[in-house]
Amino acid sequence: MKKILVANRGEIAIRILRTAREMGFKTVAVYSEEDQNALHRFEADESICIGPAESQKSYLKVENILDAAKKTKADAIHPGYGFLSENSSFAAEVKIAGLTFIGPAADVIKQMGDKVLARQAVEKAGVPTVPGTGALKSVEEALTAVKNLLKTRKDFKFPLLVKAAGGGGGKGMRIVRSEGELKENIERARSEALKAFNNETVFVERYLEEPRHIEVQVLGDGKSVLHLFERECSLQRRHQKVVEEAQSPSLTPQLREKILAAGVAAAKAVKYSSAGTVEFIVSNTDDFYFLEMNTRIQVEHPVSEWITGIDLIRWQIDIANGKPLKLSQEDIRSQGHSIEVRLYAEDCDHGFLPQPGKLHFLRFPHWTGVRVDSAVISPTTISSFYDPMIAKISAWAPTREECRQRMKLFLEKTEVEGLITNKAFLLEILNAEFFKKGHYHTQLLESPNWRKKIQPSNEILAALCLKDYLENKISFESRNLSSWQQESYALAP
Ligand code: MV4
Repeated sequence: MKKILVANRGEIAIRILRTAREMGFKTVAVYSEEDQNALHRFEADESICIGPAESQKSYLKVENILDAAKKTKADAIHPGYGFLSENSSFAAEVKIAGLTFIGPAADVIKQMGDKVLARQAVEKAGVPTVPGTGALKSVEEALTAVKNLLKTRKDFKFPLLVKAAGGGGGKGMRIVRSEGELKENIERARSEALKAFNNETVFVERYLEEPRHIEVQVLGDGKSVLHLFERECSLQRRHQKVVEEAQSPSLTPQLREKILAAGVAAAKAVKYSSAGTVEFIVSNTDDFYFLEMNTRIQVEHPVSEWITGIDLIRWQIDIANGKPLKLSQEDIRSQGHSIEVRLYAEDCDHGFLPQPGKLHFLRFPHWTGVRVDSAVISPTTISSFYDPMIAKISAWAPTREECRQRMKLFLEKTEVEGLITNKAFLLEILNAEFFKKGHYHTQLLESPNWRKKIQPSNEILAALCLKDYLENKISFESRNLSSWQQESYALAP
């Protein structure tokens, strides 16, 4: 392996390109026409255009990525997260083209991509799964199987959750509260699953209300599997994580040991090779169950890197290059605490609507123990074609409370102007009593009840009016200016 092509964009492309260069590899970036001036392009030794702005025609197009690899003589491809990262045919085609796929084997991606097969594989290895059915291929089969299980297993009871076998990430799930609602929900779930995943197969599990979401970071080389502890990812909205931490503040040492062992067992069951994540839900009575396995590097991997000092991308590359994991579990120690927040261009007061557009000014403070993963330098435009994340901010400190304070101060000193972001929302979370205590679950952010209603003073209202006025003036006057001129305008107020 000499030259690595990164089939992705944004902060994760930059993250991967930097480690690849650090390791002495030549690097290739790919970009869409929309990403002509995107930063990740300039982090690589060379870059190549792979099509128009729409992901379907560029970052998701297997053929274009393989062509780019051929043209640039790259001999390995890192898929990052999202896009083609969990597409098993892509991984297979990369291999067929004679290139190295920096990730797990294509058949493991495929197996874990089928949520019923994944359940069965880990169940065999003794990992607890939520009481539920196997694959249900028709409405009749589903009704019979559910009614049977309701009679024969006393831990299988309402409420139930219908899930798509081809799903994951929460798409196409339906809660069923009573037997009367069963048929209709199975039919709905099937038609949603057909539309979203081209696969009508569903399965049914008991529905756990308000669970916590804990995920185990694993590293495997096809022979041994090690864990890098767990991440607490319960603070999410509509299946988008908002804040993540390592380790979880809500596990007893005994429960943690069991979950970590289950994570390793799940990965071992499929002879996992590369970095991966095993997801669990934990009930309010501390029962835990396997949900699914993500066969990719994840957005929130920095918090695991912070507490272990291990570079996950470096290991992904080494493992793909045939290097065995020379570490043993005892070599991996967790130290201190890490919190990550995702800074987004979105309007938290109006349905979390994405806010693509002109980012006039963005400045992060320089700090100890804080890492910023970002692909934007202001002034710039946040594209409407892709995810509107501005940056991931992750902090480390010896204790959780020090880490929370550090993140708070860092965010407060972060200057971002020109479009609406979730910065204030993130600070509300960091300041909330539930967060201070570390007591929260996956449904908490879904209801707005936890948010304090603050009545601003007249002075603050006046300041906001002035800010609005100045911002409108800036965007009006800067419309026809080049970017260096816009920058000086952004600095003016
Ligand atoms: C569940 C569940 C409760 N009970 N399964 C959501 C995404 C997909 N990976 C599975 N998900 C869930 N499965 C049972 N049997 C609750 C969720 C769930 C969830 C899980 C993890 C993190 C956030 C979540 C938000 C809503 C629902």
